[in-house]
Amino acid sequence: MSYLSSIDPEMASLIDQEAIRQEEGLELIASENYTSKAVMEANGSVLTNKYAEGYPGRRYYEGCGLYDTMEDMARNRLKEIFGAKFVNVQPHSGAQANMAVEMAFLNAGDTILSLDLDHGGHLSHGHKLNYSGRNFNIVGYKVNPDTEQLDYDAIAQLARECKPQLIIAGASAYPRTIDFEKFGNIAKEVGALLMADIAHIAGLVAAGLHNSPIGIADFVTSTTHKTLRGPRGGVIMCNTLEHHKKINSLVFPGIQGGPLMHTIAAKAVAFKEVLDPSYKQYQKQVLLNCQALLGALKDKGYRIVSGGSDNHLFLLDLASKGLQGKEASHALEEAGITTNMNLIPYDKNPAMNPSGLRMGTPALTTRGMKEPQMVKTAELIDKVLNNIDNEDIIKEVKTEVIKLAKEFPLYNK
Ligand code: DSN
Repeated sequence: MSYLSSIDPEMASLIDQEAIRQEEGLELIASENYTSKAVMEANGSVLTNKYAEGYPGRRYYEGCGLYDTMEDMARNRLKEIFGAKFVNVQPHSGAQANMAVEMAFLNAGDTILSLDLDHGGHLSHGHKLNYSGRNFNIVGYKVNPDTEQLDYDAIAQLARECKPQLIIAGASAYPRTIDFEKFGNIAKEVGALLMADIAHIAGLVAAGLHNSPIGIADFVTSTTHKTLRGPRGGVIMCNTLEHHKKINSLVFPGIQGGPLMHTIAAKAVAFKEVLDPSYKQYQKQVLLNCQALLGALKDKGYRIVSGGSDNHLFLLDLASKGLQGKEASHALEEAGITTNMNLIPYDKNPAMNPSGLRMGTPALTTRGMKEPQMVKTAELIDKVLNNIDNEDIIKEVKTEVIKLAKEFPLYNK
């Protein structure tokens, strides 16, 4: 980054420091991943200079011919990955993808039935400070208190009672399989539209390792930067031309102006990578690594919410070690292991210092780590959590973290 360091050395230095943090740390935040250099090249390219308001073939600016080709590449590859009929690749984020669907098909005051935020839901599914909670009547379903898993009979009962216009299936911190067919039946029974937000599990769905909501849900939204391993952004998929047209005009000009064409090109590159056979192998290893990491932590006496995981993430109940989320995640970060504190179902503690830690394996798997490194990572986590006030031990662990990370270089290969 020779230009940046001469023009803005302060910013260049911050980016350099962040590159070192990523290279030398163990990334366990379940929603994060590392894109390829190819994705970053597209994302950091001259495409950032162009306005291309509108859609392929119908732009409001001249000079967009190449951009039509690029956006069509992204759209066609996304359709191929998921078997989707209609797609929109312009949402700047997953939250905006959700906002577009909710605003296109609901009226103010309509009811949305979605997973309670405290039980693994997402802000854009109805948090009271989010546009969704401000504009719609939100009814939250919870996980079963005994199994800590979705209880489809209870969700169906709630749907019969609240008669929602929209049901949302999807989560930010739910470690188990989501049965989209059951959600489809519930939505059909009560006459609601169904939106599946697959932001977290999109990569698993793409690889055929999680059941797919395509063709069942009326709308499927996702981010592109989590398990899909692309640039930060969102997408929307749907089944009918009528829905597609409404979504298109809600995304632009409804809630967005010019699309981020550099990001759309980077999405297309990431989608090409998803279509490569090696991607399925990657997702299989994500699942194996998740089992290995949670299994090793379980063996050390940690309680895993719901007893395990079917996907790329799990929740650690820190109460089993007499700890809380904030102190635990801070101590781990000092040692170079990044996680995030997270509410667990029926948490007795507040969201700003909950009882859980959320961990996921997409990022470490991208580095090439396998089961033995997960067992080692569990040892390092345990050492920190048993010594959260002992700076010497945390420093010792940090040295081990750097050594392990450097054995699996990211971009400095
Ligand atoms: N903030 C994301 C996550 O961490 O799961 C969801 O959008």
